[in-house]
Amino acid sequence: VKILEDRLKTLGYDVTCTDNYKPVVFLLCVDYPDDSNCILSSRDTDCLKIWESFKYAFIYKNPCNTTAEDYQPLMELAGHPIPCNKSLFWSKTNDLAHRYTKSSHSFLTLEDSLLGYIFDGVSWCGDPSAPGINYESCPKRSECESNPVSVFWKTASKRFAEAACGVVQVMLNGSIEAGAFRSSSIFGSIEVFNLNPNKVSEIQIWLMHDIGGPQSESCSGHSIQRLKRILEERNFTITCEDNYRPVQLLQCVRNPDHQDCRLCP
Ligand code: N1C
Repeated sequence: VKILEDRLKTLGYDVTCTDNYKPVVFLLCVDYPDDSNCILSSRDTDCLKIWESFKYAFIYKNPCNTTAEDYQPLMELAGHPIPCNKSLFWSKTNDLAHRYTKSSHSFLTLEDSLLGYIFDGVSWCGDPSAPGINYESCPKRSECESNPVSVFWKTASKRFAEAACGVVQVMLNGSIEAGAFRSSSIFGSIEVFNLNPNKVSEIQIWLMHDIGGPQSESCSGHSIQRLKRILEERNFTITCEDNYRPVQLLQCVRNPDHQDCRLCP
């Protein structure tokens, strides 16, 4: 709720009471900055209907029995196409990937779509007894896999991957000790298997290292090779680039004096 209040305040709303998701979902939906990316006309968006279909996905339901079907009406209503060559997937690079799409406008992540924009950073769950929404606490992923938030992201990620076309980008984190590509991640378990080889011509991996952080894995590393094998078996063309420079320059804004950020080595 705190995150939502802050987001609404930065949008200029006077937030006095957010003990209800309706104004939050509604206001974020109305405020979706569609003009910048020209992917959605707000006139086509009925934010009250989006609120209603979101609500019916979880109210009065047991929060541990959420299914993808619960979100179908919401996905149908709020889902919209992403232009070809624009989709950016990510895993363990949440902050960097979103800073990049916000600064360059060349690519779009799921959070830059209407659904992702509204629900990013939000947590919610139902309660079988009145008023049908639990405002106090929601089950964590460790408590139950099929909780409303996890199932929402899995369902939205699946649709985001199915819809991708042309050349797609994936930003992975080469500073993670366990490997940049993890089969258990949403990218590794859902998005990879829902990209359509008939629509996607190429997958470009950008393997980013934290500036000054460990270089745990490069493009020739084990987990990247595993990802390449999985994708090649599915008939995709793959490329991998270590520290894709336009993204690295964004990292350098916060580390201007580091040697990796010098223009002349
Ligand atoms: O499990 P991940 O990353 O591989 O998921 C990232 C992947 C991206 O390409 C997105 O398209 O899946 C999509 N996605 C989101 O857009 C998203 N926003 C917020 C998946 N998860 C998302 N979240 C939350 O972050 C959600 O709660 C999920 O469990 C984490 C996944 O982050 P990760 O492990 O870095």
